[in-house]
Amino acid sequence: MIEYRSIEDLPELAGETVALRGWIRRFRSSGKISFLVLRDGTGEVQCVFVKNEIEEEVWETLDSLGHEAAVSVTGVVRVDERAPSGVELTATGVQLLGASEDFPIQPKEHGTDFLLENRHLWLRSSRQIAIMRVRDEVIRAIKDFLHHEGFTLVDTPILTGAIGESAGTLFETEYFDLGTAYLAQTGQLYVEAAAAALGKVYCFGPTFRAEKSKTRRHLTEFWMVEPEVAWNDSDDNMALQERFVCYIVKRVLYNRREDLEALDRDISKLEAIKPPFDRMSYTEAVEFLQANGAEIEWGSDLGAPDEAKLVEGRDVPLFVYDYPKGAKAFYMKENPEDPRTVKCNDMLAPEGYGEVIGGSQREDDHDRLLERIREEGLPEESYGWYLDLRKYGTFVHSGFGLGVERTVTWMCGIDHLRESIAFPRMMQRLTP
Ligand code: NSS
Repeated sequence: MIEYRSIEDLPELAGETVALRGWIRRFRSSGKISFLVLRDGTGEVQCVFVKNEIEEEVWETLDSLGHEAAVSVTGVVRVDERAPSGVELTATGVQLLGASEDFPIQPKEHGTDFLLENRHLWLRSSRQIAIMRVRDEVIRAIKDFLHHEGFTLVDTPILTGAIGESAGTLFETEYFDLGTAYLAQTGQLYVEAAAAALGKVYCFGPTFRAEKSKTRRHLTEFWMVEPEVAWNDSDDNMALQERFVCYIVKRVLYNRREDLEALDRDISKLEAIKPPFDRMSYTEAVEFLQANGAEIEWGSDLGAPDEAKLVEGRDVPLFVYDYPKGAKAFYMKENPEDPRTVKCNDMLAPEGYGEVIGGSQREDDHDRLLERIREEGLPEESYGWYLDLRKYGTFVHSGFGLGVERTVTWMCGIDHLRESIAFPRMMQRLTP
């Protein structure tokens, strides 16, 4: 049995003969010497084959190998200061494990549609690998932070009988004799119930919105983490978001710096993400926008261009808080100081990345909540259990949802959410 080594471990194996296996990233040959760049998921290494020094059969095999073929290579590890990983392989053997002819993605510019059509293969490119690694770190950081802060993970259903956010963007499916089920837009309503049991809780999973918009910031399936905390008011909620986001950024900088560099991310922009974040009420935001030539009227939600204008020139995220009732979901707590508004916030990331978090204090008054459900024309009978939370030991509580793809897109400094998840789901894309 051959013991295969990982490319990432090669620097400790200088001088030793090793066997590796992986895929061929690049291959070129001068006729006397060949360079094969091997990739195995842990790293890349250049394998150098010298015709005079290896068996003829090996040289012939090399000639038949295609881009992205799976191979095993044997050779001696050599320290080489010029190599990106600090080592090279002086190779003596190669074996084809899985042939690859005419790999569709070539080292030239391809259109986005073509790349998305070939997403299953596009994932192997260096940029996509770097993005997936940053995403993994963001998710680990989310879980570690919440774990250290004493949160309990509560998994919430994906098939639901109640509308979570708004009726406009629901995926529906028939559900046996019970009528229509909706794919969850949020786990929030359920973590509210769990917060009365456990205090600090969160759910983390895929959420679904039938977004008809073809913007670069919307997917139809996206991952969201939703912490919910008993006794937190809206200010406590923003303070938690601030610490949460700072922690995630720090972790990505600490553990994924190489990947950020591979993506040409301007790292200084992430290093600037420190508390305190900026804060501005919705009303102040509208005044600011109007003074700067925007057409916005008090009462309507902020659009992407408005958000971009608000964060222009800022180094840290901006909280916009206390939006008008009509622009936000039914469950948000009416602001006692200005009942036209609700106690909520969006967190807008700098550099034009826009809304990454939406959060609020929840309406804890039974009758007011019922009134809001009626005003919104929501099916009252589906919210009986949710109203019960206000009947049996109602409590001040707040929470928020952080979109993983928006966060990853911002961390990576990329343009579009579609690259922040391995297999994006959008209005016109269901495959691969
Ligand atoms: O609609 S949100 O603003 N808020 C909620 O769903 C609340 N129920 C969260 C809560 O308080 N527990 O969505 C939250 C975040 C938003 O800021 C984005 O980062 C992300 O979820 N989001 C999306 N990401 C990608 N694609 C789409 N379509 C999308 N919609 C929201």
